[in-house]
Amino acid sequence: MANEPVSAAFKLYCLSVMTLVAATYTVALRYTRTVSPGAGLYFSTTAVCTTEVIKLLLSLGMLTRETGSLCRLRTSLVDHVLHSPKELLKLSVPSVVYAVQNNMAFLALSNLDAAVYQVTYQLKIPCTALCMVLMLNRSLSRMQWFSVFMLCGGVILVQWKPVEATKVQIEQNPFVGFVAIAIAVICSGFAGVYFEKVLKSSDTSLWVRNIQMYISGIVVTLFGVYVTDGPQILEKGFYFGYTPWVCFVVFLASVGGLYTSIVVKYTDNIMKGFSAAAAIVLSTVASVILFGLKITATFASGAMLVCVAIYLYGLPKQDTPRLPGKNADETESKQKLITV
Ligand code: NCC
Repeated sequence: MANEPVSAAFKLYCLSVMTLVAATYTVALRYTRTVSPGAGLYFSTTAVCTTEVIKLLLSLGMLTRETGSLCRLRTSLVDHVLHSPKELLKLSVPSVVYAVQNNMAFLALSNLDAAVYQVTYQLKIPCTALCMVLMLNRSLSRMQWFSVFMLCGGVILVQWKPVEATKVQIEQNPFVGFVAIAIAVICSGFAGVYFEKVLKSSDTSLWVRNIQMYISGIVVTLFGVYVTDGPQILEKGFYFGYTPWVCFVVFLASVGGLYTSIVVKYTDNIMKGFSAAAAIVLSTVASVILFGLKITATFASGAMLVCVAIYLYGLPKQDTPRLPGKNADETESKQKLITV
């Protein structure tokens, strides 16, 4: 898969699935934390940990498919996992940061409305753009920077003055929610770009990279489980409070995470951000249906801004210099993206 070219239709498919999953995930997660806690509220740390385990198993399945036989899978695992402690250590950096981010999402959505969360979380778009410039030596044209901020403005407008249309059954602390989002924004930008850098700087398969990351992800999130909820879990059980809705959230987090990795492989983190912005529009529509949220004029104009920003961001890509010039690395990587 490392050098396998993919069609534009496949990229579009992955972006669409990721976007749909992200939209559903946020609303469903909020639902499980507030409206439908069941017999008792589940431990969010166990959900984050279980997600890492499922992603590891799915990635092992994908690697088996890629290598073609169990024997080659074994060789690959021995080479890239057992005999590559340095690589494991390298991938433990984003896994720690993602573990923090994923836990922050639960904390934020326990304290803030899904719509407020979605709007504020979009600050990760300029944050990611900045990380890409600083960590990947990428440069954005003025038009692209403009569209990045236009996108932010668009998503903020999309859910301006959100209304909590449902009754929540837990105490909420908006301050805690906003601090959690701020941490998640920084984590998302940094971990996303770090993973992209590691992934694209070698021919190592995406599934190997994922496996390396999820192994440390399991260790780190298990540590989180122990530190945060250890005594309570010993008393109530690891899967206490798991309703079918909670299982659905874990399933979405797993599928969403894997699609995120494919999207980052074949496009980049900024494209991912643009696509996720479209998710906000979709999740608002879902909120209209599920929670009776009303669509306003600001939503309509924000949605339009999002669309224009997506269009504008795509425009300068046609001006990519063909000859390697002063920024040969970037030209090469853009041309690589065009050919895959
Ligand atoms: O915040 P975001 O992504 O950057 O988080 C990335 C998510 O993908 C997982 N991941 C990443 C790389 C990789 N190789 N494997 C992975 O499993 C990380 O563990 C992390 O969960 C976005 O751009 O807005 C997006 O948002 C998330 C999610 O909505 C928010 O983080 C919620 O707070 C989406 N995840 C899901 O829908 C499950 C993601 O698809 C897009």
